[in-house]
Amino acid sequence: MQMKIALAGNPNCGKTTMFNDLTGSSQYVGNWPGVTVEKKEGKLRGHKDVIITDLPGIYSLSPYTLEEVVSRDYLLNEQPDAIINLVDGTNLERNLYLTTQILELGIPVVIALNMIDLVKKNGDTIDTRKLSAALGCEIIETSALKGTGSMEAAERAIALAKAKKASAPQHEFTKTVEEALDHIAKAVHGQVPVAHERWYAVKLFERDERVMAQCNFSAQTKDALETAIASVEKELDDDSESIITNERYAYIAKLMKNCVHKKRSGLSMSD
Ligand code: BGO
Repeated sequence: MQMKIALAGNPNCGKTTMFNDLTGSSQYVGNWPGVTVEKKEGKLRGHKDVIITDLPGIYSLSPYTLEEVVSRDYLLNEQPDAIINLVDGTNLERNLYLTTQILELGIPVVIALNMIDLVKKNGDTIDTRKLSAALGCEIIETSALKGTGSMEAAERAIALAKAKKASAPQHEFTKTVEEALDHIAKAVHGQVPVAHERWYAVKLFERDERVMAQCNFSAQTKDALETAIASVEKELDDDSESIITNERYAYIAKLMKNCVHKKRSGLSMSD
């Protein structure tokens, strides 16, 4: 049976380099349906039944850019069996913002902690075991440039896909937000696959119009959701989208403090 693995990450995190390493010469390039965003697919080396899809480089699963919409539509509608989330280890704090969102999708995920050669060269240390436990997701150290770790990350993605083992995101928003998310998840139950319920709940809390349009809510349900969201906004004195964004960054800052030791400000590919 054919298996689909998506490669997702920020621009410049090394996705093209890893995609080339994983697929060798078996690549086909086209466009995503209806848009002029390049779509690259290829067969995983040594696995003719595993298709790797390279998603556009993105910073978030928001609905604000074509690349973000293409990526999230693919992840939600095409149901890949697993995701390799490529993370630039020299820009970990910025890259983990997307990771926190990917982990909420309810799809098996393995993090490829890329540019590990540069991290080491800079004298920095990332406690991957601690970070993995804190995120609820496997992490494989990779250097796509040197070709180390990429196949191992793909093999782990295959294993997780076969076991249908979705990541178990450890992050919780503040209690009042979680209560609203529970409420929204109940409203969305039956309309979207159970695995994606949390992702949809967060997006609806953020008043994501594309997601709202996709859900077949009655006027009464819409009013109830709006009341729940507005009540949290009043309590926390901020708009719902900023509440989610700020809480993600606060969580990531804590992860960085606990799992990363930086020697000095050193080399990175994206700066
Ligand atoms: C240039 N380690 C190191 N050291 N570099 C890496 C790694 C890694 O693990 N992975 C990727 N790179 P893309 P997106 C470049 O192109 O795959 C490098 O956007 C240069 N080019 O070689 O393109 C990779 O697809 C001139 O670097 O990323 C590339 O995600 C000088 O990271 C860059 C220096 O990788 C981006 C680097 C003309």
